[in-house]
Amino acid sequence: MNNKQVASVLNQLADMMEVNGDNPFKVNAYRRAARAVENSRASLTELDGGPEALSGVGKGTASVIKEILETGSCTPLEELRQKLPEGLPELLQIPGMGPKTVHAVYHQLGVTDLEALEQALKEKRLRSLSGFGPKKEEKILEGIRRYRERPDRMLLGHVLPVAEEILKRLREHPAVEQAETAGSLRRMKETVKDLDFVVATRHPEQVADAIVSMPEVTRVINHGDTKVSVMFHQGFEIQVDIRLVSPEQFVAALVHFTGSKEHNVRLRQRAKEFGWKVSEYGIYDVKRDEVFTFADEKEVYQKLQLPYVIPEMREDRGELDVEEEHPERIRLEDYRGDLHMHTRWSDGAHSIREMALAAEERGYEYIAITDHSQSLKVASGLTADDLRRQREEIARVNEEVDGITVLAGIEMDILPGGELDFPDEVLVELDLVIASIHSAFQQDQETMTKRILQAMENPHVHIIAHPTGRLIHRRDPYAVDMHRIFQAAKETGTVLELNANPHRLDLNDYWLKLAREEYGVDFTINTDAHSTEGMGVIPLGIATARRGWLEADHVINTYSLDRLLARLKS
Ligand code: DGT
Ligand code: CA
Ligand code: CA
Ligand code: ZN
Repeated sequence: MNNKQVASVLNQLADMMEVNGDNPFKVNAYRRAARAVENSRASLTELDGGPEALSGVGKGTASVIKEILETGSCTPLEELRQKLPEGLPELLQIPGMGPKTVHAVYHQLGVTDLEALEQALKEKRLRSLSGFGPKKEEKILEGIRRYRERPDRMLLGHVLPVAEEILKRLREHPAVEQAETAGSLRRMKETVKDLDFVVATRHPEQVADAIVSMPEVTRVINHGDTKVSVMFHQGFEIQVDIRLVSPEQFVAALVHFTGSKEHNVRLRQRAKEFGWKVSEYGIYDVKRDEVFTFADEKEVYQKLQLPYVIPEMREDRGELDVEEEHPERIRLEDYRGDLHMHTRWSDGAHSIREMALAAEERGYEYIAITDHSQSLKVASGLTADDLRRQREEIARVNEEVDGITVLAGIEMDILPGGELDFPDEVLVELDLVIASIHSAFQQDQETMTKRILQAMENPHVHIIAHPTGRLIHRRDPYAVDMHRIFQAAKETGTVLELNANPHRLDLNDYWLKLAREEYGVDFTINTDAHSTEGMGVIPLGIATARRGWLEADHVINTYSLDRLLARLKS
C-alpha cells in the first residue's frame, strides 16, 4: 500500500473511533498520523526507523501502521466494524454527516442506518440533540438528497488506481494462481458501475476470507466461495465483485465476465452454429458431452473461428463481423509525445523546464507547450508579446535539456463569433496551433458548427482540442454537427483531439470510430496536463482510442519528430 492508501485507512479508523465515542485524544492521534503519512515525501516502506520516524506518529499509531503494511489488515478497524451496526459507515458518506453527528444520532437516538435516519428526521427528533436545530436538520436532508442523486457510475480515471491496488493484492495472495480485471473496467469504458475481477484458485474460501477482511471493506454484500461482493472505500466508495473459479475455468470465466453482455450474446450465437454452448465454465459440446478449456483468450476466439478481439472492443459494434484478423490497435508504447499542455505561463502548476523533464522521464521524444490565449482571462491567457517571450524560454530549455524537443504552441480560443484570438502573423511564428472553445457553450447548432468550421479553415490551425466540450456527469456536449466537422477535418487536414482527461475523453470511442471509418480523419491524443502529474492520464486516452478501433498510424503522436513536423508544415 502507498502512503495515501495507508492514510485513508487511518482516517477511516479515526472516523469509526469517533462514531464509537472513543477518547478524542486517541482519535486525534490517528488523524495526525494520517496527515503525517500522507504528507511524507518518503514512502513508508523506505523510511529508516519505521513509521515512528515521522513526526506526528507515536508508538501506538506506528504499530497499527506496521500491521497495515505487513499484513494488509487493520485489526482495530475490523473490530469496530464488527462491533458497530453495519449501516453506520454509509451514514458517513452523506454530505453534512461527520463522525460526531453519526455518533450523536446513533448513541442518543438509536439511529443505525439511513432509513432510521430519515425516519428520525421526519419526526423532527434530531433537533432534540444538543447543538442541533431545524437548520441542521435541513442541511442533513439536503445531504441525503444529494447522496441519493449521486451518479451511479464512476469515472474510469478515478477508479483505476483503486482497481490496480486490489489486483495487486489479489495476485500477491498465496492461494491465487491468476487474477485479472473484468467487466467494463477491463474494457476500459469511460465510466463503470463497479469493479469486477476474476480469480483462479484451488482454495476459494481462503481467498474470500482475505478479501472481506481488507481494511477498506465497509460492507460485505456476498461472501460465498464462487463470488464475493463488497463495498470498498478508498477516498470514495465503490462496489467490488470478485469471481472465484478453478484454474481450468479461468479463461472461459474471464471471457464471460469481461463481457460486454451484448458481445457475449454474439459469442453464444456463434457457438450454437457448431452445436456448442458457452458458459462461464467453458464451451460445451452437447453431442460429444465434452467441455473445452483454454490456455488463453485467443484460443477461445480461434475455437469459434472468430477474429480475436481485444477487451476494449468487445461492445458488439461490428468487431465479430470482419473476415480477417483485426489489425494491431494503438498501444502505449507507440506514443511519442504529448502535444497539449499548460505551464505557469497560464494556469499550469509547473515551468516549461519541469514539464520537459517529466516528459523526458516518461520516454517521450517531443512535447508541445500550449498555454491559453489572451481572451481566456480566467486562465491568465497569453498576449502576443507573452508568446514571444515564452518562445525564448522554450529555446533555452531546448538547449539545456537533452533527449527531448519542446515545440512552441498555443491553445487559442475560438471567439463566440468564430474569429480566432490571434491574427495570422502571430500564428505563423508557432510550431503548433490548437484551437478550442472555452466560452458561449449554449449557442445553437448552426452557429456552433460554423464557429468551429471557421477555425478549421484557417491554414495555421493544426488541431481542434476537445471537439464536443462534454464533461462527463457535468456538462453535455455542445450542439454541433459532428459529421460536418469530420468532413472538414478530412478536407482541411485538421487533426481532431482525443483529450485524455478523465472527465473529457473527448472525442469519445463512438465518434473516433465513426470519424475514422467514414471520413478518414487523423487524431491526436493529449492529456491537457496542467502539471507534471497531469501527464499520467495518458493510458486512459490510449484505451479510449483502442475502444475507437484506432491504429497507431491514425494518431500523430506516434509519428517520428520529422514526420510530425512535416505534417504540421503541410
Ligand atoms: P457496468 O458494471 O455497468 O459498468 O458494466 P459491466 O459490463 O461490467 O457489467 P456487470 O458488472 O453487470 O457484469 C460484468 C460482466 O459479466 C458483463 O460485462 C457480462 C457478464 N454478465 C453479467 N451478467 C450477465 C448476464 O445476465 N448475461 C450475460 N450474458 N452476461 C452477463
Ligand atoms: Ca461491472
Ligand atoms: Ca459486476
Ligand atoms: Zn488545454
